[in-house]
Order: sequence, then C-alpha cells, then structure tokens
Amino acid sequence: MELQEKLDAFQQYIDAEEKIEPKDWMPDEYRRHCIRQISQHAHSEVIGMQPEGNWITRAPTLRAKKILLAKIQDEGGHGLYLYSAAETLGISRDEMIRQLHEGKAKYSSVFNYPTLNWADIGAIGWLVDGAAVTNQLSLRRTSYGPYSRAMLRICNEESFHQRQGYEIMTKMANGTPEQRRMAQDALDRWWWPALMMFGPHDNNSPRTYNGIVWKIKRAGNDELRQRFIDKTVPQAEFLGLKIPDPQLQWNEATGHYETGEINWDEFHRVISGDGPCNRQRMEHHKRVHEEGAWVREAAEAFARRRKAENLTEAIA
Ligand code: BYC
Repeated sequence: MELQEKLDAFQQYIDAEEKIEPKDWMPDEYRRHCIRQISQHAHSEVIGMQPEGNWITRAPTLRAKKILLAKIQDEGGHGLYLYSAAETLGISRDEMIRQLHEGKAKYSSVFNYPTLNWADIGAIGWLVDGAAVTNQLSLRRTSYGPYSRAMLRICNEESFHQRQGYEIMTKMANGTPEQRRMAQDALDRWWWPALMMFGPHDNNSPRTYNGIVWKIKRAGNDELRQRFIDKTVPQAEFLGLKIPDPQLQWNEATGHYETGEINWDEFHRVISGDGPCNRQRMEHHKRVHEEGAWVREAAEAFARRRKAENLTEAIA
C-alpha cells in the first residue's frame, strides 16, 4: 500500500473507535505522540510519590499512615502499568528514565510544589487526584489499546484516592480552628496548581490537534478543566472552605462556573524546571535510581537464572 493509503486506512480505523494495538501499523508521528504522553504520565505517577512520601512518618494516626502508604504504593503501580504500556511502542524503560533525568521528558507541574502540613495530603487526594481522574476517565477511551487498558485500572484506584483526600479535608475542616485554618491554607496553595494540571488553553496547546484527531486525547484541556471546576466548587462549599479566586462565579446561562485567569508565567516557569521543588524532585529521583541499581541487577540475574533452569528442564 502507498503511504497515503495506509494513513487513510489508519484514520478510518480510529474513526470507527477501534483500538490500535502494538503490532498494528501506525504512523511514526502517532507512535512518538503516544510515547511522549504515556511516558510523561508514567513519570508523573512516580514523581508524584515524593510530595506524599514526605508525610508517611508524620501521619497523625496509624490508620492514616496505612492508608497513605497504600495510596503511594498504588501510584508506583500506576507508573509501572504506564511504563509497560509505553514499552509496547518500542522504547525501553531505561531510555524513558534517561529522558526524564536529562530534562527531555516532562512530568506533571503539580508535583513541583511542597507539602507543608498534613492538610496538604488531603488537598492532594481531593484536588490533584480529583483533577487526574477527571482527565483519566476520558483517557479510558484513548485509541492506543495498552494505554486505554492501563487507564481502566488506574481510574478505579484514583477515584478511591480522591475520596481519601476528601475525608482528610472533611476532618480538618470540621476540626479545631487551627485544623480548619490548615485546610483553607492547603486549598489556597493547591487550587491553582491543580487547575494547571490540565495544561494550557486549547488555543495555546500545540499537541491538542493531533491528540484529538488520533483520539489519543478524548477532550481538550479546557473542557476537562471546566468539568473539574464544576464538580469541585460545590465540594469546597460543602466543606465550608473558600476557593481562592475572587472572580469565581456561577454562570446561570452556561451552567458552568467562571474563574479568574491562571498564572501562565508561573506554569511555564514550573514546566521548564524552575518551580519550588523541581531540583529537589529530580535529585531525589536520580539518587534513588542509582542506589536501586543493585535491585535491578539482582532481578535481572534471577530472571536469567530461571530462564536457564527452565531451558535445562525442557531439554532434559
Ligand atoms: N505539567 O499541547 P499540550 C497522578 C506540557 S499523576 C507539565 O496541551 P498535551 C498522581 C505538555 O506535555 C497523573 N507539563 O500537551 C500521582 C507539552 O509539552 P511537550 C498525571 C505540561 O500532551 C501521584 C506542552 O506542555 N496525569 O494522578 O496535548 C499522586 C504543551 O501542552 C502540563 C497525566 O499525566 C503540566 N500540567 O496535553 C497523586 C495525564 N500541561 O510534551 C496523583 C496524561 C502541559 O510538548 N497527560 N504540559 O514537551 C495528558 O493528558 C496531557 O499530556 C496533558 C497535556 C493534558 C497533561
């Protein structure tokens, strides 16, 4: 088939809502787009373990500590599903990690903000996981099969994470005046970074066009951000907390909340490496990756030995 015929057939297949699988023919640009988005998504899950990990030893109760440990472990698992999905496109895990360490691959801007008090753990679950799941629910229908299947599993766990965060916020917001102040302070600091997670406005988002045509993305950044705002504002009201946006108002005609403008200078600063914790997050990841080299070597040696043993058994 001529290249144009292949491209047309590929697009028709996608338009018919079929999934693209690893061995199917795909345009190089589609492959690169998926590798970029899925690997960045995987890095976000793994780097996202750091701000929460900061509070494992200081969780206020054993119950809270157990829940937080389980949640952080889930995020590591999400990273593994996603790295595996990206590997089916022909990139190795080592290469993805190298791109992250060299600053060629991004991870979500939101994980470059510090967790200063226990209410931040509530705010991350409520707002960060809440924003993530809003995006990820739509990504369950992404056109790349392994990515879509990873999303199904991740979404189930992520909606649970959102609820554990909201539970912490509920306790803090209904606690002592000091706890209530901490809850409001956490909302003040995490609201805008959570909105930034959805990326630039659609008219400023260079990846959206191809992402939508190829159905890798199933909705634009602004639509998903709006969905998140519309469901989260009433949740803040229920807690008796105030969204830190003087321009926030309900528009009866559109049936949506309107917000003030995101600080895009801050967004661009953070995604280009100059946020409050970028250096700390990368240094930590590099150090732990180096320190964990022996675990990877041991696992590989074990796998080689098992393979050799199985081979010997098969021959015998
Ligand atoms: N942060 O054209 P655009 C979690 C980049 S973790 C950093 O709109 P696209 C959790 C973008 O990559 C789940 N970079 O791009 C874990 C692009 O740069 P490149 C996180 C951002 O791809 C632990 C450029 O800006 N979720 O749940 O169409 C604890 C132009 O943007 C950001 C995902 O990763 C950002 N916020 O849309 C708790 C979702 N926004 O690549 C929770 C998967 C934009 O050209 N990813 N950029 O150098 C996506 O859905 C899409 O990639 C995005 C961006 C919506 C993020």
